[in-house]
Amino acid sequence: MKKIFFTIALSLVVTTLVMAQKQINLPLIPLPQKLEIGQGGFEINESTVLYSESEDAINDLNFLQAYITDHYGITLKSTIGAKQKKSVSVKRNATMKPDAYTLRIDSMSVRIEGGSGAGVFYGIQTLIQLLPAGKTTKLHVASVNIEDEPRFSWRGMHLDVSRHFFTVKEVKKYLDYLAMYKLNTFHWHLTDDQGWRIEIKKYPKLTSISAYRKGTLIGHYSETPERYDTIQYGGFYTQDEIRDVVAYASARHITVVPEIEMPGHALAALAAYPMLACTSGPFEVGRSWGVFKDVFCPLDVTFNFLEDVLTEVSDLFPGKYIHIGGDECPKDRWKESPFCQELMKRNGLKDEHELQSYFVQRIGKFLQTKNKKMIGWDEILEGGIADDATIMSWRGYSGGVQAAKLKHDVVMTPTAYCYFDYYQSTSPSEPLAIGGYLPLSMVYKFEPVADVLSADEAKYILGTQGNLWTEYIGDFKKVEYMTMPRMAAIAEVAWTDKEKKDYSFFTSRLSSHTKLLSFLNINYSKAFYDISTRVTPNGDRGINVELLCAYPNGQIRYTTNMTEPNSSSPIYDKKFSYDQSMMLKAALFEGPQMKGNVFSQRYLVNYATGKEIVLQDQPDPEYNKGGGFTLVNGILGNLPWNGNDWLGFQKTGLNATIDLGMARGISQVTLDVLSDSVSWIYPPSSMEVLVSENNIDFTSVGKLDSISIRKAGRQATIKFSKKEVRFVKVIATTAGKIQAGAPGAGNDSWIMVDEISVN
Ligand code: TNX
Repeated sequence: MKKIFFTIALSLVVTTLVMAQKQINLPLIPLPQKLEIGQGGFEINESTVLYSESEDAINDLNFLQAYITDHYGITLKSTIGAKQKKSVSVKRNATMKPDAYTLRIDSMSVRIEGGSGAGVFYGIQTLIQLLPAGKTTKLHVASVNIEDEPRFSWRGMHLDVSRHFFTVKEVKKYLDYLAMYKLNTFHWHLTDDQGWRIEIKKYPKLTSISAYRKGTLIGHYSETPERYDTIQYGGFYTQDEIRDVVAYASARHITVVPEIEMPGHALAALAAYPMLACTSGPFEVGRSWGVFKDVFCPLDVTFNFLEDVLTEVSDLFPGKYIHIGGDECPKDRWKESPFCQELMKRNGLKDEHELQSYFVQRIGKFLQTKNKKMIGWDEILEGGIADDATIMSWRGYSGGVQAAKLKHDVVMTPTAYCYFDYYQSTSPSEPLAIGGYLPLSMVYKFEPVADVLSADEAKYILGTQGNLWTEYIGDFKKVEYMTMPRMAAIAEVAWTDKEKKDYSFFTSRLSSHTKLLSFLNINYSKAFYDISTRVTPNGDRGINVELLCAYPNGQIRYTTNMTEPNSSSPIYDKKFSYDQSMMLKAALFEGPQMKGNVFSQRYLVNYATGKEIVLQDQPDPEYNKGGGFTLVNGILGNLPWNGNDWLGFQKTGLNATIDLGMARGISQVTLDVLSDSVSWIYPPSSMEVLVSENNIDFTSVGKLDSISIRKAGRQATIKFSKKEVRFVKVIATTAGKIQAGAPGAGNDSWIMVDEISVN
């Protein structure tokens, strides 16, 4: 076959993301509301004395003293008394708002004033971020004048210790990171299907049985066949350890919000106490991930149990909130249970959602007797919200909006911005994650107050938090990797006024701040230096290729000969053209130093690349980043699938017609398809290719059924005897309703499609 190559003009457009140089580049995160930088600065050294001008600030001052000893090896004298020359002083100032602080540094002194202990502590955290990020005994700090206070009162991070267990020492490290970013709420997810992690004196089997599982799923939940290891896995915190963690948090002005999951995600508890279920069991602590059908049954014995548990929990956690979960509770067992059906009748409950609401309200009333406020995931809105409940909105904005309109407090934590178990990079070397794609820029973009809320309704939005579910996070180094620096981004969302936010400025500060992360030996992700590509049609001459980096400094260097880029590779700034497929590798450099991951992309060239394409039906707007051009842009769709490269169809299938520009001799057409049943994505049930010379009369040249498409894997190809044609039509049909037993059963399945290659 005669092979004709197309010339692709690769207009390597210089990225204009380099923003106007900001003068200020102190490594401060979150960005203070008001910051002035002066000349020179102050040196803290062995002879500097730390003064607490008011007695009530001495604990916070001692925190600073201990930090300096631990990290620089010098122990400064700390005392109560009026500040002297050449000193560091702190003071509570009751005329200020409680969380507000000022930090003034000049050549004579460092002075911190805070409206409360928390305010003083935040001033200290800002000072700590200004200290040298390396071991020295002369701590030079820049001269600044800062006036600062947070935008939101709920600034949180969540940690799931059920799916994987983390020691007290590790939890304390996590709390250190929260403190560094002035986060004030630690949401501790203590119970779930795969393990119960808190000692309850009245129910010892919760720790002897529910805290351990007999094995754990290997690899990803979507893999078939499922494989398990047989290693006993678990652990729990004694009540003394819980008190220790709570005190450690409190010294850092962090409130711990414990979560005890009900009525769903309760399998671990049922394994020890099967009488709390609707059926007789036996049950086993979960070894796999996902959602289990066996849940707490609304029996009196269950309420007695939960009230006993919550009594001990209320005593251990002094904060006002207790999180009762409430998410993802399948109603199967309640539907099958004569007891539940009878209970519903007796109480006039019209369906199982109202039964869930009855369950949650009964617990809510009990918590009131303990002087606690109930908080739960947004499912607790279904079937009627309990009086006074605070809603944690995770399935998008809508639960939060609905709750705020009902005058309930809300914490916004939608998956699309706040789920730090999602991938943060599309690099193939990224460690296994649950799925999804949440780069740092997306976290930073998050606005917790939906614009549909009135000013009055907006007051119910208490703030936001990042969530770390740990199905795929088995050790603490990976906890660090997944949260750092996304935690820094959510902290700035929660603290800094939205008008002052600027992603380029943020990453500039972050890049300097990473020196501190390295000094603290934190395993942070460098994905914010990632390079991405954008391709656009370029008329008849093929496609334009752009390289982008959201980080504003440095240069992109690249190679096209399969070698790794280095500091002498060409800088990406000029146009060049290709007449065949190519492999581009690129990386970001600041001076000689490579900053992030190497970006590798193969750009394919075939008869369809860059050509005009018409879709009969549009993809679902959620999965339609680049329109029909996505299918002929020369880039094969990658994982994670909700990045840029896939088009998703649920209601209709794919029906695409490509105009090759002139008649070409072609003999095969390939379509890329995805299969991920956990995410409701199935291969098409059929694929057909038709060709035409005039775009009116089409002839079918081949059709695949679902079995051959499945067998083909990621790329389904139809071969035929050579035809001289100008128009190619590809039709792929969806697989219809999802079958019983599979995730999303009963819903319409999706097809996700990408590159159509014509050769
Ligand atoms: C949904 S978010 C869950 C968790 C999973 C998480 C994984 C929520 C309230 N429930 O049980 O761990 O997705 O991203």
